[in-house]
Amino acid sequence: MINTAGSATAAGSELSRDELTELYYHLRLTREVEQVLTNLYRQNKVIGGLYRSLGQEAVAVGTAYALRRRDDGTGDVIAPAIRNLGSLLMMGARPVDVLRQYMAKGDSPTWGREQNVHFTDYDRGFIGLISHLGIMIEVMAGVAITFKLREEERVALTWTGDGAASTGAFHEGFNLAAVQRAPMVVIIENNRYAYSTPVSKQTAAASFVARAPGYGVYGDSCDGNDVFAVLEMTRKAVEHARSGRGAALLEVHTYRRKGHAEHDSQQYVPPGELEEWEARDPVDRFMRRVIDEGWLTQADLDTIDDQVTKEVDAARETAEASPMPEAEEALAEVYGGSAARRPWTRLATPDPREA
Ligand SMILES: Cc1ncc(C[n+]2csc(CCOP(=O)(O)OP(=O)(O)O)c2C)c(N)n1
Ligand SMILES: [Mg+2]
Repeated sequence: MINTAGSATAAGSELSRDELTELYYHLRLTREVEQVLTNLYRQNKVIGGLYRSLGQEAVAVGTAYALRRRDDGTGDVIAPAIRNLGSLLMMGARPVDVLRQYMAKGDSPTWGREQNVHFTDYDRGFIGLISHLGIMIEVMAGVAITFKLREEERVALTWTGDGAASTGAFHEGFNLAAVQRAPMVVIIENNRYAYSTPVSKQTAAASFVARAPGYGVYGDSCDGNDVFAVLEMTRKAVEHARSGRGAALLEVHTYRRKGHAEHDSQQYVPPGELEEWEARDPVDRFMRRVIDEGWLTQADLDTIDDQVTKEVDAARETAEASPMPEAEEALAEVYGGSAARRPWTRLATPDPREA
């Protein structure tokens, strides 16, 4: 079934003032952390690439907000893709840890052994991604099947780009979850490009969600720059999965306003396209909507902006002051080692090998 009623314009009216405030805080936080990261990248302080989600924040935030978020390992589980920094923050990752991770600091979640969003926190419900496109669909199919077998009412949610949707791993993983009626939600983040490949060269189909009936699953799509539509669509799909009705395939229509990563100058983008999508900026749209509807005031938004600026600046200062890893520890736990140090998890979280 494809739910064509997905992006209802009334979406948002059911949210409380606290929920609206939380959504705006996270939209701003995501943008601010990435802006600070851009500055650090230009100062050569970021190790590795910087893959921004500018213009896609409503997807990262709105989808994760639909989940059961816990910090004791009992909630829903996500596997972020590179544009899902906002989802990690929504699940409870701390900005200071994110900044340390990008700078490969010795006290970052992976002690400098991994980069950007490649880190795990089983308590807060996120699994660091494996870079090979599509692979996390397979991993998350396994997570979802586990929830089903254990009769836990939990959902496994992950995202894939328009490019990653063309991989064999996507099909194998998704089909497994579909046929097992596992509680998995996959969001295809159609941001029009896979590196320099436009979506018109990625698929001959009219849409990605058109695949849903082929897999025999629930499908839906919406305007990915409207956080209210994203949240409403994801909530329905999550409810579908949680109630035992099986997997869901969602598509969001959005746009990658930065290059693939900071080093990409986007010369392949036709003139005028960036400006066109800037006018549909998800944060500006949120602000206009809540003010026009009288849900929040400009003063409310200014207060959150100030709070976010202060918080992220404090996090940046702490992260910059963090030490780099000790050279002699560089290989510790990379090829095995003592059970006390687990580079892919926080120290306090359970070791999956013992679970
Ligand atoms: C199997 C595989 N092939 C190629 C790459 C290199 N690569 C990393 S991201 C990327 C583009 C991904 O595009 P898309 O899936 O649309 O996600 P987006 O970057 O737009 O969020 C490529 C080609 C990879 N990581 N894995
Ligand atoms: Mg893409």
